Amino acid sequence: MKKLVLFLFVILLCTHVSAEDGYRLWLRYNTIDNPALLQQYRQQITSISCPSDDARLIAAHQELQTGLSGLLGKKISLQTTVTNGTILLGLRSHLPFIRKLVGDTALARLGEEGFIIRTVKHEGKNVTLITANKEAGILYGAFHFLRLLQTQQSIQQLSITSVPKIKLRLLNHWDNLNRTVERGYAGGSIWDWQRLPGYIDQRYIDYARANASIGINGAAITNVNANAILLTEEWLQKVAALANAFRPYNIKIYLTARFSAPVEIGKLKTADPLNEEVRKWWKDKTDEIYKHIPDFGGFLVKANSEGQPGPQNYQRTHADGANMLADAVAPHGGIVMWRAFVYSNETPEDRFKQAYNDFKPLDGQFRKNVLVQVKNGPIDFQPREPFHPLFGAMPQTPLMMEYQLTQEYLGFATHLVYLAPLFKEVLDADTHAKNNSTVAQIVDGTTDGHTLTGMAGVSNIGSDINWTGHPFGQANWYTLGRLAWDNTLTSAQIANEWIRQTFTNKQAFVDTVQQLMLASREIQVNYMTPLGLHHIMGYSHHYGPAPWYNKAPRADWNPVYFHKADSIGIGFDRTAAGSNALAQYQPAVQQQFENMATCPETFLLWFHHVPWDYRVHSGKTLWETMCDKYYSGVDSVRWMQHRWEGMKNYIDAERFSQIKQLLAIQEQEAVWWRNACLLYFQTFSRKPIPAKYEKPDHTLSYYEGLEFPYAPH
Ligand code: GCV
Repeated sequence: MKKLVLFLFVILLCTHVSAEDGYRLWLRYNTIDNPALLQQYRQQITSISCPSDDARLIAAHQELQTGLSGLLGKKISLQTTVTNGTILLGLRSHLPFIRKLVGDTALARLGEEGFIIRTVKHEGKNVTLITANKEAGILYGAFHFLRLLQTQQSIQQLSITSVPKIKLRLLNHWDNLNRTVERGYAGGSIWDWQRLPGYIDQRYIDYARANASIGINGAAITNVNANAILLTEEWLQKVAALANAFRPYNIKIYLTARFSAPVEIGKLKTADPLNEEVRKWWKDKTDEIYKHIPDFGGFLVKANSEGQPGPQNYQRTHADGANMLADAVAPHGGIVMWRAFVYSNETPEDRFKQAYNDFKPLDGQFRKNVLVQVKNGPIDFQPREPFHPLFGAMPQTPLMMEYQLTQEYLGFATHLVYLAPLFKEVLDADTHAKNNSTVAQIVDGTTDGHTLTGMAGVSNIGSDINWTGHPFGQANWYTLGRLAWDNTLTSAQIANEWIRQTFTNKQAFVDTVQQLMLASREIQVNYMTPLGLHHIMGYSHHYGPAPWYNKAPRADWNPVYFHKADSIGIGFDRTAAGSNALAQYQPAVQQQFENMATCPETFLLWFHHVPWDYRVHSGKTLWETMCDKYYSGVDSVRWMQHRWEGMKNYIDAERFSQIKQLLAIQEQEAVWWRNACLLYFQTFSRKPIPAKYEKPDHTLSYYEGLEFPYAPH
């Protein structure tokens, strides 16, 4: 009996120890399972030496102690003496020999956040040096060093220099003060406002660690559909407590500013940005914020969009509004991120064109500390969009990239979709504005010489134990940070390192899962919105397909506005014969897209109303091709399921099973998308779904009748 109890206890203990609930993200630090490499690492790493005169340095050496002790399966501690195998961290002021070793110019090039990792001889000992110009660089260097071990790379003869390409690398949380998250599918908000400022949840620290590990250095912690109450004294104290928790990880807090706050909480009669009282109110409010949070980053603003108040309520421009806030934060070194996501139902103009029409004329009118934050595409985070025409059109204004990590239009937290290929497709697009003017080069400041640069991702993080709901959602958070740091990284590189850290280094697993991740976005485009279809999802909650929907209170929220299917064909004519949105691009882009024959098939229905019988490059008709794409999308999800099944023995049962279940739902939903869309579009094309394909198992009216009153939104 005693033996049985002991046996059960050991089993319980093991289960607990090996539990993989996803909480640890890519910072798992399990002991390296390759004995030869483990032995090598153990010889090469013996201790850590690092000053403790700054919170970021303390965070760096604490992370190294935890990480290395876990990875090496032996305690690696902080010591003052340097021996063979010491990981030596320090700035020039700590270690005078660095200046000679690295040189002033090389150090200067590192800027505020870059780092150097080098294998060097110091006082006759073999050490790994992690150095930087500033403490933040050391923190990033420490995480990079850990990544080398986590991905099982050689740490002999290291000579690494790394400098971020983009200055502001942010998450944008759409978290409300009542702890709901707009478009959040991973539980509630992680900010426990009720217990702040007194209670610092360990999650805040782990959130900050995860961000620092991938170079994210800022967070706008609340919804852009903003609440003015956030700016009251009581709430600023809560925000300050979060800022204190994040500071050691080099993360600044930004706040979403409700434009009408002077009226709502300041009791003024107006929020007109040119009114002196209003300007003073914002200045005083900003000074108050800085008293609470001395390193406050600045404001993020959604104005005159989807019902949010803004300067246009007072016949002022976006530049007037942004500049007022910019003037308030400037004395403190703060910045303003002013969103270009604006469109109005009252304007009888293609929604695609409206942001450009509003913002392009304002180029050159913004203060130096303003960035205009532009979504990757002209409509709204669809599975595929052409790049936003503002990129390349406002050379005098720093344009900040806004991506969406939360999968509002990409299957919520149920579908496995790796977003790096989507992000890269946009970054790699050539705007043809000048020489060297890919979207990446515009955003990182290369094209127009901007030094204030930024990239943000709308967060997919929530209170779920694994943070993002879908275990693979973590990869999209990871990607945002890595790409903002280095926009030259490929989707494959990022996937590869994420898989190794998050699951295992076993090659068969890495190869299969990487292949699956890289294919996943195109697969989703195929079963949701192939050939350039867009915005055909369910109304308001955006769950599932509803291409037939035409009852929204505004035309530009209706799927029928976007696909324009009729008996002749389908697609939105944005050529000169149509809305002429193409004129917003440079001539080279315009020319390529305006001709149906040269327009990439992936964007065809974005720009053309294409006859059902039109023959695409393969020689097949548009209708046949649409059927092929939808069916191939579903088949490919089945392929993903099959490949995943083969991964069973490589990883923990918990995550294997979660992903298996989610893939099964994804398959059902892909079938739903395919059937609903094809049956509906067939009412216009009047052509059969080729007989070789399985028949839809429900009628169109069945799909049209589905309702989801409680779908998250
Ligand atoms: C925060 C889309 C979303 C909204 C979101 C908006 C925005 O319209 O559906 O939920 O609001 O984008 O980016 O401001």
